[in-house]
Amino acid sequence: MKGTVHYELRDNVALMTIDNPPVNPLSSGVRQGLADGLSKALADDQVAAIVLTGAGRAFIAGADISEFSGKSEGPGLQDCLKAMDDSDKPIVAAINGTAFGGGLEVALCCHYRVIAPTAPVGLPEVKLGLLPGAGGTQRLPRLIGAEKALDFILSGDPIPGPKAAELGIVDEVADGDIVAAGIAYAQKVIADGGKVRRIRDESAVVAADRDRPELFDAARKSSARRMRKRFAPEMIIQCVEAAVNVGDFDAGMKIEQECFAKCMQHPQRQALIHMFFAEREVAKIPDVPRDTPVLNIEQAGVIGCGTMGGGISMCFLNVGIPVTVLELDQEALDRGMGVIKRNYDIQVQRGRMTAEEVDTRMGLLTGTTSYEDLGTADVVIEAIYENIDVKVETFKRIEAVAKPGAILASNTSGLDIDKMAAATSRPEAVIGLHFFSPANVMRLLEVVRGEKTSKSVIATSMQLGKKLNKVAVLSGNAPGFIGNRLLGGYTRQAGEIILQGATPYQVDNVLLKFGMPMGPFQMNDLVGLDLGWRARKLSGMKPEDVPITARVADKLCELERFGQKTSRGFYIYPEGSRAGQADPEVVKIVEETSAELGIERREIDDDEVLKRCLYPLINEGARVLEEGIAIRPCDIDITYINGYGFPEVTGGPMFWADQQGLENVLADIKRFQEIYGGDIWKPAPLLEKLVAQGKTFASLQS
Ligand code: 3H9
Repeated sequence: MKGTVHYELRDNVALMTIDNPPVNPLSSGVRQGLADGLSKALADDQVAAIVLTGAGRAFIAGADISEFSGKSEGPGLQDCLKAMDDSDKPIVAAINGTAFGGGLEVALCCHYRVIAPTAPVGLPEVKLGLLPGAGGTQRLPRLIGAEKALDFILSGDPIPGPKAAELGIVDEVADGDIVAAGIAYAQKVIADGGKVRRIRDESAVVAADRDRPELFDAARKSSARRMRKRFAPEMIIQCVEAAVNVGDFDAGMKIEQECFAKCMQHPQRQALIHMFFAEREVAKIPDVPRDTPVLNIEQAGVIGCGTMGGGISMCFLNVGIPVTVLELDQEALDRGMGVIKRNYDIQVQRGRMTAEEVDTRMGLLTGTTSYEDLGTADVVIEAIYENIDVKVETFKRIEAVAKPGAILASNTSGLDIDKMAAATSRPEAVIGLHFFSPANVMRLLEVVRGEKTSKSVIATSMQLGKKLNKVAVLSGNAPGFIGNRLLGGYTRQAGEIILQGATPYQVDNVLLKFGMPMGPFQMNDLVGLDLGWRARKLSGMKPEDVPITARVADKLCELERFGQKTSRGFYIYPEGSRAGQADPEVVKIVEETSAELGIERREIDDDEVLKRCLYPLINEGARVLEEGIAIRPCDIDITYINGYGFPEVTGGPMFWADQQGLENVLADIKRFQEIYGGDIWKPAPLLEKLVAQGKTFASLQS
């Protein structure tokens, strides 16, 4: 059994310490230890009260999530909690550190709670597609009222100890030795007669919330907006409604159990828990051990202060790392730094930052037009435009000034890192750090290892990602890396489908319904249709050589419809609006283009649209795995969810493929190959192999 609970007597107080490193989840051994410790304390006449605390940095991180997928041993959590609640000897929770989910619910079963000021408490179950299923939805409203309880449970966000005290979740904030404070609190309770205070018996607060249906209407509206397509929020609201309206605690607990079971069985729960472990898994690189020495990153240099360079600079400034940003032209430098300042000012206007915080961050930013000024940076990242020759020249200049041991990085979204490394005499220091736009917002950092990149540089870059509040995924060095390599098929299919009969609006709607934040044509409008069009013009490409999937976009550009920036593209954007409206004129252009290309249009149903857009991601994903560009399927899932807006509740393209059944996915890919042909529909050998063996992508990880 995993984990244990230490038991010791401190005079007339039994001290129980949960020990299940690193974060004390409620694994089987912990539940057993709680049950045993409690029986022992109740049977010992010398014990007048019990104090419960955690060893190390956490009180309890919640239920053991890894037990959700299998059979668990030991006593059930509910039985342990009921025994604690029923205890006639007072129990004090001494919350030393993180008390999340089931951990906070354990504390709410204790009769009193003291907390260290640094300890965060939270009920993050909603983020895992769950609800607090150990009495949290019934006890918290009895303590702090339905409105605050709903806010707290539906957000899933932690709050610090002092805030928990302010809300009334804990009784006391104690500086210094938290165990001593817990024992002192217990002694005070003993001196006052040893009364137990059970939250289950508190009814006044919820009674006051009865006949206030507006509380629940507001929660439903807000969660529909913030957590589109999520299953758990409605279950949470129903549980809190029960706490308020049903009144009887045990009846409320029964409803909580039923709703918890529904969440447990829901595919979203499986997907979100997959994401939880995947985020931690991607940090592990098989050939880069955890104890690989890492470099200290105390100063950064960024080359280019355009959209990407400015956003990357902000990532460092936001975590207190000074940045020197370079533009060769003073005017461009001033403009770029002005944009950074304006972005921060907008945060102040929205109440998300103070003016002082902006001053501090801007105080860490130095602009320069001279490469020499990058000589003290621990990492130098080039964020100039995508041209390999220019990048190679830039790396020569970086190497001439960078200090020994500095990391030399490129923000390229798909060019050859080894070519850049070869331009220097220290290829072991060269790596790709691919940020996604807007860099200060998007969570993904694609770290690209070159052939000669050192393990220390890889380990430092992965750690840097975490420091910058990103999720870093390691990719091999091949065109497009993981993310953009997979994307090609998705966008090309969207382009083909509209020529064969769908409208751009049908395609976008199908993908929006699936849960993408925007469809491919809305995305084109946002990025700007003119980028590709101009590049094709500059390269002197003949009209007949333009890929057919770009023909409609190029025609729109000829009409100066460049997308959102000109208020017209695939959509029309009424003055000042980012919500586009469908335009029959565009449908006409699409139909004309089909006719010019001799393509007969037909009705394409939504199911085909979805599969033709998403299955290329899976097929190419399988190739990327086979080639070792991505280490595991979860690296692709994390990339797509954090960098490309793939809906989190699906668990990412590879996890979603497993859920569809790989044999079904392969059958459709073969069907499309017969109808449409082309490399894109050639089944990846790995996909065929997995289907032949009756296996899933997940099986590659276990
Ligand atoms: C729940 O409680 C349901 C109940 O309401 C009802 C039940 C009936 N279980 O994140 P880290 C592992 S649902 C198992 O890198 P940090 C994690 O995988 C639960 N394992 O550290 C990692 O393993 P490895 C509600 C867990 O300091 C290691 O611990 N609770 C659990 O950056 C270190 O984790 C939550 O949702 C767990 N509960 O952050 C809290 N938690 O080293 C989830 C962690 O092998 N946890 N591990 O990769 C967290 O938010 C963060 O882990 C925490 C620490 C803030 C605690």
